[in-house]
Amino acid sequence: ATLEADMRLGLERNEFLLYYQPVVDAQARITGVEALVRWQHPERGLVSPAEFIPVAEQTGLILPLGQWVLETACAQLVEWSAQASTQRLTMAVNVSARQFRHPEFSNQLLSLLRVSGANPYRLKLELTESLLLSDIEDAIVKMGELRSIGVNFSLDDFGTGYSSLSYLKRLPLDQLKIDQSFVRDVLNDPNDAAIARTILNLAQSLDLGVVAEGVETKGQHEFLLRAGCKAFQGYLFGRPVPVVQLDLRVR
Ligand code: G
Ligand code: G
Ligand code: MN
Ligand code: NA
Repeated sequence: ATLEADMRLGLERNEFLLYYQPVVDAQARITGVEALVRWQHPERGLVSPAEFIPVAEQTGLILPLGQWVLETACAQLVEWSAQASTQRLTMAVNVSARQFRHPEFSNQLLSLLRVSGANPYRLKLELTESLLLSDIEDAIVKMGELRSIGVNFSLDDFGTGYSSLSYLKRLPLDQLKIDQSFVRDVLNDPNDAAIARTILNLAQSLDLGVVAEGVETKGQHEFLLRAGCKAFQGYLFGRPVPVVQLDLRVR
């Protein structure tokens, strides 16, 4: 069967699941997670989103899949809201271009937030530069509608796209995520170090938060801390895992 046919079946059979990767503060305490979808296929095994998200985008299956991701993430937020130790955790969700461009995207999400009872202030949507630049006016309207009830917006994979500073200034964003390609060699490559510092300075000037992605070593963490970064994600702090394996203890 094609990946597309299998995906349709997989959606019916509930074969998709969310993994969660911790996002930590300067003291390495967990402040939230990023939801990363996985597909547990009976024969293909655990399929990576790098494989099936592009197919989902091409076929339109990203619409039901993306809605399922948002529903599941909101349900998890509601569960966490019942306990003092977890009620402040934030949930970052990746949103793909076709999903965000759908005319009903904000209405559907507003209604999901109402029906689920999830706190919009805990939800962070991750968008990419190419998505935002393809129709910036539409993006600004949609982001405004959702931000007015508390939803946050992050610019994912920042530094890999082409956005000019004037575009960046116009977008109603809350934070930038430094792409892991700059973090990887931040200790050895002076260009990557300069880029990481520049992103941190830029974010400060524009009053945006920053999350450094792909932090794998103490050395990378210390460099970024010294450069003023206050939020981190990467294998050093935790891999993406099913919710039961998530370490929510305050360190
Ligand atoms: O977790 P991982 O490394 O395998 O993710 C691979 C890619 O899939 C990343 O670019 C990530 O942003 C994307 N991705 C993961 N989960 C989702 C999701 O729920 N929706 C969308 N649109 N992309 C996702
Ligand atoms: O595109 P996006 O940034 O949403 O995707 C994040 C991707 O990075 C996921 O596939 C996730 O599994 C992966 N990832 C998260 N932390 C690390 C890390 O420390 N090192 C590497 N190599 N990949 C990571
Ligand atoms: Mn992301
Ligand atoms: Na990213």
